Amino acid sequence: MTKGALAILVHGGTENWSPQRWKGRFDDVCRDRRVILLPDASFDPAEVHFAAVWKPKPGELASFPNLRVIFNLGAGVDALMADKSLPDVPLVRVAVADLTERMTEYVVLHVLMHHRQELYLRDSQREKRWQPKFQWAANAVTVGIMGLGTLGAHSADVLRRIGFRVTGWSSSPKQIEGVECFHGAAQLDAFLQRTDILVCLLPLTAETRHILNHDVFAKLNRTSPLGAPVLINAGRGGLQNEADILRCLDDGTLGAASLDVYETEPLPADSPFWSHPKVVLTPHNAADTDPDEISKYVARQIERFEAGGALENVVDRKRGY
Ligand code: NDP
Ligand code: OXD
Repeated sequence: MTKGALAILVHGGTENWSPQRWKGRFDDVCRDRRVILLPDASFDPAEVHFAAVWKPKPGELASFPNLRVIFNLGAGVDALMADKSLPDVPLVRVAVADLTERMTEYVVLHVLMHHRQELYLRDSQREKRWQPKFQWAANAVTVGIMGLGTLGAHSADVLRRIGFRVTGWSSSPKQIEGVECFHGAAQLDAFLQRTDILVCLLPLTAETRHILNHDVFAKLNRTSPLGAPVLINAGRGGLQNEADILRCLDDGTLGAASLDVYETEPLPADSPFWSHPKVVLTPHNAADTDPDEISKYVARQIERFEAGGALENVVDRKRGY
């Protein structure tokens, strides 16, 4: 029996994520299945049983009448959830060690960068200034992680092992060794009041949109050993109120920010973030995952699904993540 085809729909992403690269990876791991890279005029949409996608245009997935599973090629599904015509079939997101470990590298890099006063030290070097500042121990600093899912829980564990005091905030209650866990709206303030470095690894949903705003920043620990609290956002740009971030950096409510994601991507050339002295900016590549790993993860799931097994990391459409 002919196996249902896999359609690839990839828009945007980095060089590493070119549509041709995805096609090559999926051809390797789905050898007995037709792999169609769209746009392709020479196929029948009814052949397609599986779709592997990154930021498909709204309506694109609705054109496959026999679609059985949608595989998002990243962890965040907010772009898909915004498609009102998204077919009502299981939607699987990425949760693989390669992505998780790369995100933890980003988080640890930026936490240490602020903790070890790298912005000040690079300025000092440029100005040939020999003026060390007091350096606090890691255990004097509390890193608060918003989102204790696949990514947040791993970052929390590594930061704890480096010696930071780590707290976390999620929707449902959690127990993570050595991490003080808070959950729900009622415990948000208690979480924020302890936090010196706020790391955001939340998904973008109706509930979390613009959660990183002035009111939240004003509740962070005002007696932080770092002088003022720091924001690190690698979740999604829609989580942050960008005018509030700029205002809080300028009035001292925030001491610095590391941003990987923005309301508009690519970040417009006239964004004040580009040249802000307190902002460390990266172009949404905190976890630029390897298509080799993800294509194998998708192929394994398709095989298991066709053999009657369960899919992993299926998105809860009601929650939106
Ligand atoms: P998960 O779904 O595993 O975890 C999400 C976490 O957020 C969970 O702990 C969840 O709580 C919590 N959460 C969700 N909504 C709320 C809320 N309203 N209040 C409090 N907590 C909430 O996702 P991942 O860890 O895999 O990924 C997180 C996000 O990181 C992705 O959605 C994506 O946007 C972003 N990302 C960014 C990348 C980049 O390169 N910058 C790369 C990959 C991902 P609970 O556990 O109770 O459900
Ligand atoms: C994302 C990803 O969701 O790269 O941003 O996985």
